[in-house]
Amino acid sequence: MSGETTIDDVLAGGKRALAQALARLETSLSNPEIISLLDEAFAKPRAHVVGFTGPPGVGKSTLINGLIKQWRLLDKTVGVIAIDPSSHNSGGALLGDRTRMMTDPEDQGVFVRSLANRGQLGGLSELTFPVLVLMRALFDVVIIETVGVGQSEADITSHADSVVLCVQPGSGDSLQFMKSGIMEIPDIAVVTKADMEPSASRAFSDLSGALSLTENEDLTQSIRVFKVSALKNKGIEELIEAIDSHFIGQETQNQLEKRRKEQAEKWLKGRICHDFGEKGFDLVANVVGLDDLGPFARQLLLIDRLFVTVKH
Ligand SMILES: Nc1nc2c(ncn2[C@@H]2O[C@H](COP(=O)(O)OP(=O)(O)OP(=O)(O)O)[C@@H](O)[C@H]2O)c(=O)[nH]1
Ligand SMILES: [Mg+2]
Repeated sequence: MSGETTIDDVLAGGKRALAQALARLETSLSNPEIISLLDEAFAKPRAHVVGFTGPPGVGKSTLINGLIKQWRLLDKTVGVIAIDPSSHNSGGALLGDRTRMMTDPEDQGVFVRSLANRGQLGGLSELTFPVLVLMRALFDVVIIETVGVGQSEADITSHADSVVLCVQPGSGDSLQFMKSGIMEIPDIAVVTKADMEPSASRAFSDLSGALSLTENEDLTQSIRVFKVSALKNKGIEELIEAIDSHFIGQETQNQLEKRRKEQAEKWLKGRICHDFGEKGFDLVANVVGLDDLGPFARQLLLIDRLFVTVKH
């Protein structure tokens, strides 16, 4: 790629062009060309971003594989961001037991990107947001898979439009977490491996019970609970229907734009605080006149200002 790359260029160049753009983004978040591509992408969202979270080994990847197949049948394009928990203390599912995304490399309508979890407190790397913003402008659906163990999943809502929590039969721990308020409240909850009865039905009632106990004043749509078996291909279509209707619900209530703006602000603040601390952020928090800029140009400008301030 040379010259100013636009979203249309990346769309025209297919998965190869996207891989190249992502490689450049990962190398530098201060390259003006990448910044302008990201801000263009931010201004042109297309995808519904769905986050899947839940303890290691509950079946997130297997479920996502099933959903991708169904979305492809519906002619929707899908981008996946898989947060690789290899560096995470909790590890993933037992080695050799993990499911990789099985997608056809020839299919231009599915793209999978793994991102290393850099051990940040929130669990998601600071690259997750820019990567998802770029992919959001290119696909119909963007999926984020993240390992959630208690608090480490806490920032999936800072990235996704809809959060799906996965719990497996016989997993009292997650329910305890939820009851104690440690676990973030999802938009949709799923009992995976529903072919394992009767424990799946028990988990379903436990989960429904735990969710009914949670209080969340921000909640504008009720949390729906599903039993799904990716292995037996059961419940996938119903889940897709629920994911779609959650998204439409947010659009009709004008919540989507607000949620996405807040995500961008949170990312921007996190980036500045990472390098300059809260005090540094306070110095530029009230800088005015940048409203016309996208979040990526804005963070660059504010960081430049802080460097100047620090030098003097
Ligand atoms: N019986 C049954 N087993 C399943 C189902 N879905 C997944 N599994 C099994 O559960 C194990 C873990 O599945 P993964 O999809 O890798 O789980 P994960 O949540 O993505 O795991 P991590 O990414 O490592 O956290 C694998 O052995 C799967 O075959 C299901 O619907 N039924
Ligand atoms: Mg997985």
